[in-house]
Amino acid sequence: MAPTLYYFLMSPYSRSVLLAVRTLGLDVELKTIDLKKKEQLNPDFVAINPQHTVPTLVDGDLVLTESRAISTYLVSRYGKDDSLYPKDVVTRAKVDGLLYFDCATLCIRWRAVVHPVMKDGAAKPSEAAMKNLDEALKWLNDILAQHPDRYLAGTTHPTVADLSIAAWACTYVALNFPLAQHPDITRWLARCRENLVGFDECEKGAAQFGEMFAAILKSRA
Ligand SMILES: N[C@@H](CCC(=O)N[C@@H](CS)C(=O)NCC(=O)O)C(=O)O
Repeated sequence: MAPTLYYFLMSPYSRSVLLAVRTLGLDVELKTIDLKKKEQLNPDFVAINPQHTVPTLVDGDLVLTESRAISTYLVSRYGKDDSLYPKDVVTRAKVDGLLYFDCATLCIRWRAVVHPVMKDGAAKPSEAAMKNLDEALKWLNDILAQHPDRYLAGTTHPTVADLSIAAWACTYVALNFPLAQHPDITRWLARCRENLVGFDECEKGAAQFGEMFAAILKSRA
């Protein structure tokens, strides 16, 4: 039986897994959990994932939450080769390092920018949160500047680190946040747009989130 992926297109973490699914050409049953309608709190879904987060993957007896773990699992279990999650120890260490950087630094700083607006009624993101996020973007830009024309882990092909971080970066761009001071990120995103399977779908979800965020800001101006 094909694995089931519970997802919501506006969610960057869902979109990163979708990019892995599309890149691997997997037959996956996609089930939308509409976060705007709070469908993640439906008892049926909470029974599957008590943390009520998307993405969630069900593959036979395995229930997997956490987008990065889902993507690496899909590559290891179903990938025809290891290019998305290289087995070479040093390259894999770089990919893992980037995935942890994404989870522990980029995402935490991103949440400090958007959650006050989305959840706490703030009129706009705070300058301190934007500055803190920009510092992390500078680190990301510096990583890319070490190997222009390559992907995040220094490979000539994308890895799950690119999928994970590009899915989030699309949202950053959709919110019209500034990127001009990070030209290597802009160039890398252009490469992702050109080469990642399903990137248009990813940008569509980011645009939907951008519209929702802009409407909230407008309503509080
Ligand atoms: N670290 C998790 C984060 C998942 C997450 O927070 N997803 C959000 C959507 S972007 C969600 O499902 N929120 C609904 C909720 O927490 O009730 C991952 O990477 O999968």
